Amino acid sequence: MRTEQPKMIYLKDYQAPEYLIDETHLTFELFEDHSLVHAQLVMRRNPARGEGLPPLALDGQQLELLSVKLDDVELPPADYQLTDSHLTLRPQRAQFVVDTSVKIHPETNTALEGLYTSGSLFCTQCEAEGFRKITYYLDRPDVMSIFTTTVIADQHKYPVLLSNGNPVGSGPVEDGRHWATWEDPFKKPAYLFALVAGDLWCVEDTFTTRSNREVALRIYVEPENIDKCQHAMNSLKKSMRWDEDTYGREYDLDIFMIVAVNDFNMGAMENKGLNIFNSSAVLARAETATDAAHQRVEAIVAHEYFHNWSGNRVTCRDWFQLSLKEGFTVFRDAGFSADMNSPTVKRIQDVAYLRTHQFAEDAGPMAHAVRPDSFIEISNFYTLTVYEKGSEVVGMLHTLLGAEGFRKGSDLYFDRHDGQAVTCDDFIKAMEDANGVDLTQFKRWYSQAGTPRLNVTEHYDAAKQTYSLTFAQSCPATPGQTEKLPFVIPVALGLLNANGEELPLHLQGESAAVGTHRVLSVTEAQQTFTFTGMAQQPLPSLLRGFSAPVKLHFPYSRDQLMFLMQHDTDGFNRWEAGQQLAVQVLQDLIGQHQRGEALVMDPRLVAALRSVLGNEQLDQAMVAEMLSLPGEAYLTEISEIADVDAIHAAREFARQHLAESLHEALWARYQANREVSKATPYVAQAEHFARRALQNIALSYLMLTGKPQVLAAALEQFEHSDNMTERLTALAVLVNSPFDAEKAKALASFAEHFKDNPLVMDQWFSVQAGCTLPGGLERVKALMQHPAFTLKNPNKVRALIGAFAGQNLINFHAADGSGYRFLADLVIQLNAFNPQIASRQLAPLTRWRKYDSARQALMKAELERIRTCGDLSSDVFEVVSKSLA
Ligand code: B3K
Ligand code: ZN
Repeated sequence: MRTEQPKMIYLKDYQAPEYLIDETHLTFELFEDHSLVHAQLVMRRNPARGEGLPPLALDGQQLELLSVKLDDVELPPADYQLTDSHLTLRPQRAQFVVDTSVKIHPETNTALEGLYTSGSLFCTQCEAEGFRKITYYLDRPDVMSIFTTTVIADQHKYPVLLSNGNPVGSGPVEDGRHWATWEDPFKKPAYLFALVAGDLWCVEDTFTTRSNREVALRIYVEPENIDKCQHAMNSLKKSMRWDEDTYGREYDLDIFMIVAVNDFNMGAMENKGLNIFNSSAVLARAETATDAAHQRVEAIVAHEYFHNWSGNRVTCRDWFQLSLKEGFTVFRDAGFSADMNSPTVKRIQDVAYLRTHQFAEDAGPMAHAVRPDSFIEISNFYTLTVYEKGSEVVGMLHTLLGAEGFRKGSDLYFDRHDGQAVTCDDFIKAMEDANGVDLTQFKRWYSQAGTPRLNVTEHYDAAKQTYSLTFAQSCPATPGQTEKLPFVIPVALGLLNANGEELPLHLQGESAAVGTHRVLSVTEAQQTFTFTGMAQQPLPSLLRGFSAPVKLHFPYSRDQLMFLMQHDTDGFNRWEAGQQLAVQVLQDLIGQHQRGEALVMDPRLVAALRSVLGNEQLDQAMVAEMLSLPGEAYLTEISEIADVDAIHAAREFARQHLAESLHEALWARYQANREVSKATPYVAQAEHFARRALQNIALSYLMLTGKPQVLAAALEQFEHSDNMTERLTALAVLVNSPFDAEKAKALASFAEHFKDNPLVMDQWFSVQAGCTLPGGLERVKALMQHPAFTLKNPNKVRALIGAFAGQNLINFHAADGSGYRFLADLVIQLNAFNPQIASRQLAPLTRWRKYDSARQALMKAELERIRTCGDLSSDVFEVVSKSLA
């Protein structure tokens, strides 16, 4: 907890460190009721900061200082200064050694930052500023040091002792304790430090790099999970090969380790050579993890592995540059997942997520640029904007430079900056230098917040046979940024004739047509492109593959959208046309509901989806995606003021109507796929994911018809599936159905069967938290009393509270404000012991501007109540105060 008002930190105030740390030697003595940390820092004055020896202020929080030495001489208290955030010394020479000993309390560390215990394990989480809770240090990413770490602990309770780098020795000491020493030869910032101690088992494998070095691979888990590691191991090996093939990046140490822990604030952490993972991002096997969970494991294993180059070998100069490593690494993992599965489906899922959640962040009080220029608490900036929009920005570079040009740029970036802490500008400079281009204007994507709007209009001149597209871009004001300059917006497009064939694209002024698919670079506030040789008026397919993170508007008619759904050669845009059609139809229904009229659905959507469903040539995953109506959260995001009840009623009406109209086709595809599932052992592969995705969405529609044969099918699938993907969907449709007896029985048998598996119980909580039937809040409150629930475990909080407030919009936004009050109470509770989780859970309340005035008042009142509740962490303070500003 802070003792003073939290301060804003600005990018413009960045200064290089006064001192550097060349070597860090750490010794940890772990005990049950405290731990001791001895640090020896070999330091020198930073030559870049000139002459003189200013005071040396080491960061340190929640540390009990036992002793401090300068060049081997113990300092009396008069020779140093101690506050609750710093230890300040006065070096007498340009090179010197600092020794400190501190006492800390991992066993009571509930914030899960620094060194803490998770069950019977010790583990660490240092990014961004957790290392200062372990020892006094220059805890900033531009101070890079080599580390040697010795861990000493009880041999019986903690047989496995791990840290970064390579193991160099181990042995017993007195009293049943033992030690192990690790050496990491690569310079790294303190945020990449890691330590683990515990009774862990591991699965082992090896990987031979392309230069023929053998790397030992180990995944460490608690003994009961040893049978759930193979998928992560396969994913790791695929990632290592892919990064060599796609980016020319090879692994560098002799060993690469992953450790799974149950209590973790986020997904995983890329500590050098010793990744620490939330168990939910490692453990996966058919019986206990869904297809989505399998894909998430694959993506996160890859993401953390890829950080070894994009983040570790080349790191960030300061935390404002976070997207340098995160945006780039998300882009890298998305490319990997696309290659391992279906690229179109991966893109659809990423775009749907970005448009629903990042666009909402960009339109809210916490909106910030991909490279923010100020923050109070850096933990609040591990955001969708830094990660997902950051990845889109890198993706636009890839689109503009082409795969080859992009690779030349990334090669130059890694070669030029290996071992350095650099900035987003350095990344762009490498792309510029490798390709001989000027990206000055492009860099506005890093500094300007907000989602640009791109309005497109067309003009066809039959006499001249020309077709013009005019693009007008604008970007809404965001907190602290009123004026925005034009962005560089790459618009990938094609033009279709009346038969759905792609036309050659001949821009006026060019000597010949250049292909049938190309990327226009829109750089001005308003800009027109004219195509020649257009014998008929074409239909444009715009922003293919979502080539820029913008809100594009083109006045498509519903018939044109249906045409694109059938004919566009770009798979992403076929889906997109279907979504736009569905949005138009849903918006009609929303209007009807608001006017108190009977709801009547445009039959064109039914017809379009009927033809999708009947298309046996189409990838089944695509069929499933096309059948998924835009979510309530997305419909909220695109509304000026969202009408929660009308959105829910309209969407449910549409689902019901589709279920009834398409019943036969849905039932046929459901049965066909379920038969294959029954006859096929579970495989975590794209075509199997696709089959189950279609089967499951069909089941969720079918269940809305309430037919006895569908109930029987759901029960059959629930009882007899060999995998969690089918079982959990069956449970979810039962939970959302009116069949109370079957529902209760299924929930009870599921809980009984999986009571010892916390990750499966998380899914059990989530399914119920997401149930949109009336009474949602009461159900969630009751579930909080369940013995498997605890607020101390972040996964549990996300599974129950996060799912309720983030996904069960009709219940969370209950008009009486009960959902808001409940969430605020929880945030106040969480703030006291885990500020990062508290601040994350607060997000739904920050979106108050989207709702009607009555709800706005209720939401603001709860934010106000949090603000004045007392001892606020800087995490919660920042979000609450910005939301109310
Ligand atoms: N780099 C970590 C995130 C750390 C978050 C600290 N609050 C995981 C990742 O993005 O790979
Ligand atoms: Zn990352």
